[in-house]
Amino acid sequence: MADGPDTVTKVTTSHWGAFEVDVQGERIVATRPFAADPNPPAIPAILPAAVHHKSRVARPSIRRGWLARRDRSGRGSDEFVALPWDEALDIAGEEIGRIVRAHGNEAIFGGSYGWSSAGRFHHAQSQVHRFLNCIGGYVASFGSYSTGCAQSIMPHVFGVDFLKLLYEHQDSWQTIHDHTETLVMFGGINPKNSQVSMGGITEHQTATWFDRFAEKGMRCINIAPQRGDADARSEWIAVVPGADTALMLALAHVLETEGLVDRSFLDSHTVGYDRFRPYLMGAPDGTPKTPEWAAPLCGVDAGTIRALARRMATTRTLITVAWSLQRGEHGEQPYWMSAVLAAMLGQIGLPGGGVGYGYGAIGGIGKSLIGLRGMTFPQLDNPVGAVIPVARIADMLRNPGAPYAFNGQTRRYPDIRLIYWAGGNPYHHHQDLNALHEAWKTPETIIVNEPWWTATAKRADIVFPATTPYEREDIGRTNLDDYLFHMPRLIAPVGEARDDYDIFAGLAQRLGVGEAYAGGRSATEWITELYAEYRDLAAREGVEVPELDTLKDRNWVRLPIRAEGPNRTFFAPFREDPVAFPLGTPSGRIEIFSDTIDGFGYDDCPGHPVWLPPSEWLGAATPEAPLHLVSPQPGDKLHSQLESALADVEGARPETVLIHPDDAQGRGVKSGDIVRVFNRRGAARARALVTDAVRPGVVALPTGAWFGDPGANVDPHGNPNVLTQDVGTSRLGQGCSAHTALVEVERAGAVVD
Ligand SMILES: Nc1nc2c(c(=O)[nH]1)N[C@H]1C(S)=C(S)[C@@H](COP(=O)(O)OP(=O)(O)OC[C@H]3O[C@@H](n4cnc5c(=O)[nH]c(N)nc54)[C@H](O)[C@@H]3O)O[C@H]1N2
Ligand SMILES: Nc1nc2c(c(=O)[nH]1)N[C@H]1C(S)=C(S)[C@@H](COP(=O)(O)OP(=O)(O)OC[C@H]3O[C@@H](n4cnc5c(=O)[nH]c(N)nc54)[C@H](O)[C@@H]3O)O[C@H]1N2
Ligand SMILES: [Mo]
Repeated sequence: MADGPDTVTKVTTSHWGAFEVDVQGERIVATRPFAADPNPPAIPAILPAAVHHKSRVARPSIRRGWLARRDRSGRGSDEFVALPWDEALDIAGEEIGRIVRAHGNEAIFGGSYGWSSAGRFHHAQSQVHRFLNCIGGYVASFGSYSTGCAQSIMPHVFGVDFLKLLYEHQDSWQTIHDHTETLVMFGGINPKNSQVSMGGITEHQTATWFDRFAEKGMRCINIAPQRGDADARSEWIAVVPGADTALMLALAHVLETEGLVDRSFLDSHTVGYDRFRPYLMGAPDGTPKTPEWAAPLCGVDAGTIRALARRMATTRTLITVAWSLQRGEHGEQPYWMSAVLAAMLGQIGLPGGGVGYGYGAIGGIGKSLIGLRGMTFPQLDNPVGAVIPVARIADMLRNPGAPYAFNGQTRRYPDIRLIYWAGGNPYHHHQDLNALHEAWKTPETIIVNEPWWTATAKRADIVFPATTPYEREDIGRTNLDDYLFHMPRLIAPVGEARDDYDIFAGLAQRLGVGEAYAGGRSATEWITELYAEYRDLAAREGVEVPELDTLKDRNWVRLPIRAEGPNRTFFAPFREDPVAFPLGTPSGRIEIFSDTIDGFGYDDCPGHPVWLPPSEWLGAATPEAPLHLVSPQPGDKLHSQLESALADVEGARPETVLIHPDDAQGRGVKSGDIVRVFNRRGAARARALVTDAVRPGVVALPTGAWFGDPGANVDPHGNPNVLTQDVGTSRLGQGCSAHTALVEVERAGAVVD
């Protein structure tokens, strides 16, 4: 459609993969799938509308109340004043300098969590962190919303950095294909989610692998509240959200009582089974964790649990656990318990057996590649040591100086006066947004770099318009993919947008650290230099990477780093010889009981896995909030990105909420009806889809809709984070617990909004 003499077509990459872009003059007019991608996502289709959307931040903008009198209360309601770049940078530079002088760098929160965009140099978080390090550092954040809880608990269990395990050492799809007979997927493995991967994924293969599993007759079991959480051919066990640990304990109980436990593996490779077993059998609390005990908790009948346990013990079984299971209160427990269950089966370290985490969560997991990292822009060292668990931001803002527990330590929240955010959207990603909005009033100044007027940009004091990747040159490459891209500058910056690099270079120069930050180089000079270093590094690893000019001409290359055949996992040597290859735990073994965790004395995460009911789940449903809300990742986009253009599509907003026919009927709700989803924390509009693909009692509303204007009683777009609760998973992990929430649904109009 966009053919014409003046149409230029180039390939670029993104978190959702590579695609072709047609450009006419300074406009992106169309996108097309990348030819080598067997399963290209539809996400790029909206790009032309989004890049040129009226919601782009056109000019540097400062909130009127802040500019006039440093007011904080008008965040989100005041209008903005557009200023010339020099003036806006002067004002921001002065303010940053003032805060540092008056309160020190511990008063700056620069965690700046978020996915920003793909591309190695113009990675917004690296840019903001480098800049803040140059001026003396900032308060950082630990972990991610994705896996923060697992990042805390799993090193205690397996003695390895969780991200290292995830990204470098799990069974590949090929190994699973060749060896696994039963795939037990807690939280499913959703091809929708594997559309994306941090930094890009070029060949989307997850769905193709499930075709191959089906051909082979692999038994795939989806244990999740939604049928759509896994390939449609899977058996579906519609578990009650938040109750997986009860189900896992019952599976363990069957193994124990039916003589199906691999005792010799437990003896040689684990510690603490003798301390866990009494709990399993009910000695301390008088409650054996039988299938009959678990059935009413997890909603799975005892016969199904028994049959599944027997099947798992008699076939090569891989237990997979979605990240969503630890994104809920007590998320440590299903993660730890899945490891214990796998240890009892004795298959850890065997190809296609044991336990794996996050398959399908992002597309890169399961690919088998020879390790070769991407190019990086050094962030330099942070002289401020303070770090908060990433999802505790509102707590931090509300409670300066207050103590809090985290993974065995007692820490104190810093007193934050300035927030700098580049490349994330906390008013999308954080829980209980109405409460965040109160906490957001405490800092003196909030600065945001953003291409679009997101909910967060609207609630900042100073907003700098950032370019999108299509408006600047970059290199695309990640460890989890085997392609390398030159991402060309396709169009001129929209409005007065500047690259994050140039914005920070401007600020750095005003703060007297221009040389430290930019080293006198332009972005192009940096890319040329960093790329040459990267090329040398690759050569030392035996991988030939083209020269930059060649890459520019070719636009992309596939690197020869695909590993053939089944892979060897982190656990294989440990399995073969646990003495010669011990784990990094205190005992050198898998810790079913952890003295370290026990020593923390946390009742919300004791020394071995236990069933701890969350504060909000179907077992604690009330007449006011009888339904469990899960808020999964959106299928049509990445988080809140490109949302403004998507929201324009007729009928697209409010967002769709899935509700079971049994729940819809009593409420008089039909598919297509606009409903109000609400609880004591907030309310959102949504469009009902009545379907038996969601468990009775559960409603599913994806994330990503932009939070509406503060002060509105009901979020008009359907952002689930007005409903979710902002509590840490436990004192150990302090992760995000978005999936723990009870709500009610009613037809909109039934009450006055
Ligand atoms: N209820 C609920 N909430 C959740 C979750 C859930 O499961 N349920 N999941 C959580 C998870 S796992 C995650 S990862 C988070 C995701 O939350 P975020 O990562 O914060 O979400 P994004 O929408 O990707 O935000 C990235 C922002 O960066 C901007 N951006 C893109 N490129 C650039 C650039 O080059 N420069 C600058 N300055 N900005 C740029 C985009 O426009 C966008 O606004 O959400 C979390 N929130
Ligand atoms: N298209 C697209 N893909 C994405 C993203 C995106 O924004 N768009 N975001 C990416 C990011 S940042 C991340 S972290 C990953 C997240 O990957 P995941 O954490 O795997 O994904 P979610 O969509 O949060 O949850 C998957 C499913 O878990 C189920 N679930 C919720 N609670 C429970 C529970 O207690 N027990 C069980 N058994 N199941 C439960 C829900 O039905 C939900 O649909 O996805 C990535 N993939
Ligand atoms: Mo995530």
